[in-house]
Amino acid sequence: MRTRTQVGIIGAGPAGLLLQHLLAQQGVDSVLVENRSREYCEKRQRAGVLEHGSVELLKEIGLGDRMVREGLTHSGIYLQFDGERHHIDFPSLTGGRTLTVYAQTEVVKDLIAAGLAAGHQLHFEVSETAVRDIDTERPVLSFVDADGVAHEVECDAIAGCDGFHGVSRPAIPSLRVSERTYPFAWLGILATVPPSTDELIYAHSPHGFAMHSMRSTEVSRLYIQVDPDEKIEDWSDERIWEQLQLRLGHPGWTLSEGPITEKSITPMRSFVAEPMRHGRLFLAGDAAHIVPPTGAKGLNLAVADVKVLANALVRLLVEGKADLADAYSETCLTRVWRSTWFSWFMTSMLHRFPVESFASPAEAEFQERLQIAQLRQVVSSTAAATNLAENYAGWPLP
Ligand code: RFL
Ligand code: PHB
Repeated sequence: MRTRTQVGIIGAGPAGLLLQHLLAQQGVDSVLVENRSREYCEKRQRAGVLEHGSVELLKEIGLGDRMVREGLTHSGIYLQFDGERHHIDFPSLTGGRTLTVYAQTEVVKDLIAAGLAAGHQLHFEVSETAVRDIDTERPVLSFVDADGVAHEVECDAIAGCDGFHGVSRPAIPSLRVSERTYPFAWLGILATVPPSTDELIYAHSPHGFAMHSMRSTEVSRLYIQVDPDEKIEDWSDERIWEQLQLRLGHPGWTLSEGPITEKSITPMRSFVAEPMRHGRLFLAGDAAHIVPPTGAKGLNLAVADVKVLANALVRLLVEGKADLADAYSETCLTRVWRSTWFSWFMTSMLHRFPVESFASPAEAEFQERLQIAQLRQVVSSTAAATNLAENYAGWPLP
């Protein structure tokens, strides 16, 4: 079946779904295709922290009601190391900025429900997604829908919002790739137990990094650093709680345990592909860049990309001017590299690097002593704390 739309969007993650809303609000029509089911997209456990700018954008476009009702406002984070726990207060360091803890699953549910209610064209469970003719003004998005019907959608532009493993990035002929794979992974759990903390705890420990986050007043989200080749089957609930107690433990504080309802292991990597645009194909979100989750930046970067992209596409397709589209990649990459730096900084400061990744045990010791010196600087110097707070709380959206 041959059809037409202005923008073809691949991927129903936060990037693709939000882009469809931003375009619709400015009168640009789009077709979004997703190879997973709606239920799968709504259940995939990922991010939890929204920057002020992401929150404001969702509110501005009328999609923030539930987030405002159910999201938890946080005014900072705890950093724990060497037997100490310190609070970094973001509002006083950043001129009032706070964070909102509202799960990506909930953002995705809100975006899908509002999109379907507004009559957006959303196709779940498609297969054989492909793009062609991206060097022309009529690129084509092809796919086979859930009923087995083959579609060819003639577009003015295509947005590749299909995550790290999608088909869009490989369609760009020459990419400059920068990459770093960290020698550890995160084992994440969801547990039905009220959080034992009012704000997120990031803990450096001789047993490895651990973090305490949350999803609601009833559900906790916790992570521990593990080797990248660990198998989830080898991690019983008891073993996970034992490690969490060991790494997060602090005098006078109790970590409450509860039933674990979800557990998974995520590798840690940084990846940036440039440019983020070739002809009429534009990459956004994880399709173009990945950051390790330590800085809570991935989802927020995806939001920033699509805000820039929506403006660029409206200008191109409604006003017939290519200036913002031509500048798209460069505009996004400044923020991408700032977030990449910050995520690397947080990751390097907080994780235990395996001794095998150094030339000698003395070098491993050197790295650990530097980490403690860096952490001590952050909690004792207003300049160092401000740098962390400004980056974590995020910069105004473009
Ligand atoms: P997504 O969410 O991966 O969505 C891409 C969508 O494209 C679909 N797709 C295809 N559809 C059709 N045809 C194809 N050929 C397709 N190939 C793929 C996929 O099924 C999927 O639905 O990318 P998007 O939209 O760019 O969003 C990015 C975010 O999901 C990601 O950056 C964050 O989750 C990263 N992240 C965090 N970010 C934060 O800002 N704050 C956090 O606190 C935070 N914590 C995290 C995180 C990521 C984590 N993991 C699991 C990687 C914590 C973790 C553990
Ligand atoms: C989460 O709540 O899942 C979360 C929070 C902060 C991070 C990473 C993940 O840095």
